[in-house]
Amino acid sequence: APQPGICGSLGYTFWSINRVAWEGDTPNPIEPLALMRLGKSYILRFRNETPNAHPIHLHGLSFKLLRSNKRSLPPLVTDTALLLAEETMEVSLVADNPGNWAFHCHVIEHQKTGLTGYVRVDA
Ligand SMILES: [Cu+2]
Repeated sequence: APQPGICGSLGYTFWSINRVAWEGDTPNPIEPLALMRLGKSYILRFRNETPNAHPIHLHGLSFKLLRSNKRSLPPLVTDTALLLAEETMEVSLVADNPGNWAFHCHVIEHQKTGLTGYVRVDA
């Protein structure tokens, strides 16, 4: 039987993260997008190579908006970043919560057609 998945699937994909589309409820989940160690600090680079805006959401952790190639960013600590078309953004975080944390576009049609993954924080 299918395992509980992050977001399910509509059975087809249009989007990917790091060239990998989330396949939904599969018995062999894909690898995490990032492996982080508990208590360490990281900078993540979000690069949107599409002509669409994507509100990218991370579960379980908060990050600080650092910089963008398109605009100045408010110094917010948040769990969601609106990536504009062709925008590259860097954010920083402290991996202070162990687990597998969903990382996905919050446009549900994008999320369910591939624009989903997860990161892992190991204890
Ligand atoms: Cu999207």
